[in-house]
Amino acid sequence: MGLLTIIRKNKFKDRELRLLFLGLDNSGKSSIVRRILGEDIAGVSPTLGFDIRTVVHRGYTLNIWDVGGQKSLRPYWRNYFERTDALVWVVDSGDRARLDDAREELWGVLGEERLAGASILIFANKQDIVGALSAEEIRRALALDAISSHAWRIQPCSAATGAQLGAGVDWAVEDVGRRMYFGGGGGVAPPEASKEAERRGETGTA
Ligand SMILES: Nc1nc2c(ncn2[C@@H]2O[C@H](COP(=O)(O)OP(=O)(O)O)[C@@H](O)[C@H]2O)c(=O)[nH]1
Ligand SMILES: [Mg+2]
Repeated sequence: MGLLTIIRKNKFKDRELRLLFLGLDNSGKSSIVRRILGEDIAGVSPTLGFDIRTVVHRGYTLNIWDVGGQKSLRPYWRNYFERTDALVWVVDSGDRARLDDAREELWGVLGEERLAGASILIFANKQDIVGALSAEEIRRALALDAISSHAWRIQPCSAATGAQLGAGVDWAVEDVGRRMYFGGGGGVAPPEASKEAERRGETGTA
C-alpha cells in the first residue's frame, strides 16, 4: 500500500474528503458550491483565484476547492490536484459553443498523474435552461465512455433550482468510500456500510 493510499484511508476514516471543482469559467461551479452550502446563489461573481469551503454532508466533512476556470487561470489548476479524492467537473449544458473546449480541458486533467485514483463526477449543470443538452448528449460530446482510468458518473443538475446536486455529491462520497474499502487493506467501511452500522447502533467505521 502506498503512502498516499494510507493518507487517503486515514482521511476517510476521519470522514474527511477533498473535492476539487473544475470546469470552464461560467459553468456554474461557484453556484453549485453555494447551493451545497445552503447559500443564496444570486450575485455570484467570477472566481478570480480559488475558494475553499467546508461543509458537512451526511456525516462527512467535505473540503471543497472551487478554482477559477478562465483560460488564463487554467495553467494553475495543477496546483490543486494533490490529495484530491474526487474531481467534480462542471459543464454548462447550454453552452454548445464551448463543448469542444470543455472536452479538451477535461481530458487534459484526466491525464494528470496526481489525480490518479480520484473519482470523477461530471455535473451537467444548467438543466433548467430551455434547449440545454441532456446528460446523454454531454456524455457523448465529452467522450466520457472512453474514460477507463477513473470511476466516473455524469449527473444532470441545476444550481438554479438545486435539482440533483445532492445525488451527485452522494455518489462521489460513496465512490471514494468504495475505493478505500475494496482497494485493498480494508478497515474502512464505505458510507453505506457506515450507515448500516449506525442503524445497528455502532458508531464510526466498521
Ligand atoms: N440558468 C442557470 N444559470 C446558472 C446555473 N448555475 C449557474 N448559473 C449562472 O451562470 C453564471 C456563472 O455561474 P458561476 O457559479 O459564477 O460559474 P463558475 O465560473 O463556474 O464558478 C452565473 O450567472 C450563474 O447565475 C444553473 O443551473 N442554471
Ligand atoms: Mg466561480
